[in-house]
Amino acid sequence: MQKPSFLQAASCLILLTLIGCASTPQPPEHAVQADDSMLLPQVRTVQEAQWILDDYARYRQALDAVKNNDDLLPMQYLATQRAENALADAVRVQWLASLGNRGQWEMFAEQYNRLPERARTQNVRCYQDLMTITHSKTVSPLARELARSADNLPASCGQLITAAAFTGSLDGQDAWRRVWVALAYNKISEARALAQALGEPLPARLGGDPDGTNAGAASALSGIITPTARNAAGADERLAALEASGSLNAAQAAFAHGILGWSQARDLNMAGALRHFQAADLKALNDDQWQWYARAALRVQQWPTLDRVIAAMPPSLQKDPAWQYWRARALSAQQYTAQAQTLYQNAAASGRNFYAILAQEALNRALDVTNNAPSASAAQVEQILQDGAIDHALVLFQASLIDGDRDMRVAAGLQWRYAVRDYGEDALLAAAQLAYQRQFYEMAIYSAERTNHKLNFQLRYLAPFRDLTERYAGEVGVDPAWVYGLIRQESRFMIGAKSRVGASGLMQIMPATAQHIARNIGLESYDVNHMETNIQMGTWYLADINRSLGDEVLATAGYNAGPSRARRWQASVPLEGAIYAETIPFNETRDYVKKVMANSAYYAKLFGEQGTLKQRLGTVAAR
Ligand code: BLG
Repeated sequence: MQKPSFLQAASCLILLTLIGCASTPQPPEHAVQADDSMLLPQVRTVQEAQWILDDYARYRQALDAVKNNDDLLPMQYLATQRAENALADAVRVQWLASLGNRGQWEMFAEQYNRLPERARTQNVRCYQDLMTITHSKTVSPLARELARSADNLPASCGQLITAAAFTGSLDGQDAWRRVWVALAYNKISEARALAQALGEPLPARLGGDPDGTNAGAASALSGIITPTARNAAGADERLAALEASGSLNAAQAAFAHGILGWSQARDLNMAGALRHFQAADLKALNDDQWQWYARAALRVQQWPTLDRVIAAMPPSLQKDPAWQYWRARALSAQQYTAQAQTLYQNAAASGRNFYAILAQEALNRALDVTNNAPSASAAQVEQILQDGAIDHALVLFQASLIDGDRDMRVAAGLQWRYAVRDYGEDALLAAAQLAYQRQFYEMAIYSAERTNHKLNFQLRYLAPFRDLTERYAGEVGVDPAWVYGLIRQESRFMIGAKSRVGASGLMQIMPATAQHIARNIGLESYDVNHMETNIQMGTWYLADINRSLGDEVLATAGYNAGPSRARRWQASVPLEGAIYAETIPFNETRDYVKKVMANSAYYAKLFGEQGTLKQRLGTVAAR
C-alpha cells in the first residue's frame, strides 16, 4: 500500500482521527495505472485546509439560516468569500429565493447583481423580473415568454405572470391558457390569483357548467383537467358533453384534449391518448406532452403517426437523440431508407447514450471502446492540482470520507464541477485521472464524460471492486457488466451514497428491501452500507427479480420501481425492449433503465463480452 499523500494526512490531522483516511486505490485490471508522481505533496498548508473546512461549516450554517429566513448568516458567509465558487453560488441562489419570496427587494437587487449569470436559475430570474414589475410596472420579455409557455413553472414565475397580467399587458388568450395550465398542475391558488388579475375571479366552487365567461370556462375545465378530475371516471364523457353542447370554445376544448391525452398516455392507455392528442391544440403542448404523444404512437407501433408527431415537435425536441432514433425507425418502417440513415447518423454522433448506441447498431457499427487519447501525463495531473477550486474540492472530499459526511461530499462535487466547468479536453482527462487516483469516483466519471473528442473509456466506465462484483454476480448467475451498469447509475461507485428516499450504498438498497433480502439469504445482522454486504445483497435482489420477471429490462425497471410496477407496465403484446423502456411512465425509472442498459453495453464491450445493446434489450413478453 502506498503512503497517504499530504492531502490525506492533513485532513486526518485536522479532524483528529487517523482511522478511515482512505488509502490510494488499487486500479482495476483494465484501468489507468496509478503514477507515483501524481501523489506528490501539494502546495497547501494545514491552515489553508483548515480554512476550507471552517468555510464549509459556515456554508452549512448559512444554508440552515436561509431556511429560517435569517439574513445575517448568509450575508456574513458571502462576505468572507475570497473568490467566486460553487458553494457561494449555492448559498446566494437559496438566499435570493428566500429574499424574493419575502419581497426584500433592496437586498435582493444587491445579491442578484453579484450572482454570476450562469448560476441564475429560472426561479431567481422570475423574482428579479417580479421586482422590476413591482417597482416600475415594466413587463419583461421573460414574463411574456413564460405566459406563452405550457410548462409547469416555479411559483415565482407564476407570480411574475400574475403581476404582468395586473398591468394589462399580456395577451388574453395566453394568460387564460396559463390559468388552465395551473389547474392541470393542481396549482389552484395560482390559477385563482391569475384569473383575479385578469379581472374575472374564478367561482368559489370549481367544476360548474360554463357560462360563456372566461372564468366559467376555466371552472368547467377544472372539472376535467385537474389531476383528481382527469383520473376519476367520466372525464372523457364530461369533455365530450361540453363539446357537444358547444359550451367550450375550440381553444378550451383542444387544451383539455391535450391534457387528457398526456394523462392517458402516462397510464399507458395509448389508444385513448392518441384520440385525444389528435384533437389537441398542438401549439399549446409542452415538451412533456409532445414526448408522450410520440410515446403513445411508439408503444402501439403506429409508425406513420410516430413519424408525423416527431416531425411536428419543437426543433429542440426533434434534435434529441431519442426522437432522431425513433423517427429513423419510423421512416425505415415506411421504407424511407435514405432519410432514416441520415437520422441514424445524427443520433449515432450524439455521444455515447442509449440511442447513440442503438443508432450505431442500426448502421452496423460496432461499439468502439478504444481510447483515442493518451493517458494524462504526471505533469498534466500535477497541473490540475494547482487549481485552487480543485484543491478546495479535494479537501472537502477527503474530509467527507473520514466520518462519511454525505453533504460534505456533495459540496465537494459542486466545487469540482465548478472547477472543471471551462476545462479543455486534455485538462478534463487529467482531472478525471486525478479524481480516480483519489477515489473520488463520481467526479472521475463526471470529468471523463465531459469530453467529446478525446475519449478514455476506462475512466468513463470505471470498474472498481472488480473481484467482489464478479464473485457475487457469478454466485447468483447475473452478468457482471449489468451489475456494473447498474452500480454506475445508482451510486457512481460512492460507497456511502444515500438517496433522498433513503436508498443506501453502491447498489442503493432501500431499508425494507434490505430486510426482505436479508431474510431470504439468511443474514441475521447486516450493515447495508458495508461495501461487500451491499454488493452481495444488491446482486442477489437483481438476480431474484430477473428470475421472476425473466428479462433484464424488466428486472432493471423492477429494481428501481418495484417488481410489481415493472410487471404492470408490460403490454398485452410482446414489446421490443427499447419500446418498453421508452414508455415507462415514471420519469426516474425510464431514465434509469435506459442509462443502466447503455452502461451495461459499454461494460460488456470493455469486459470482452459479445452481443449488442439491442440483443441485450431483447423482447419484453406480454403481460
Ligand atoms: C427501490 C427498491 C425496490 C422497491 C422500489 O424502490 O429502491 N430497490 C432496492 O431497494 C434495491 O425494492 O420496490 S418494492 O419493494 O416493490 O416497493 C419502490 O419502492 C432504489 C429504489 C429507489 C430509488 N433507488 C434502487 O434503484 C431511489 O432512491 N430514488 C430516489 C432518487 S433521488 O434521491 O430522489 O434522486
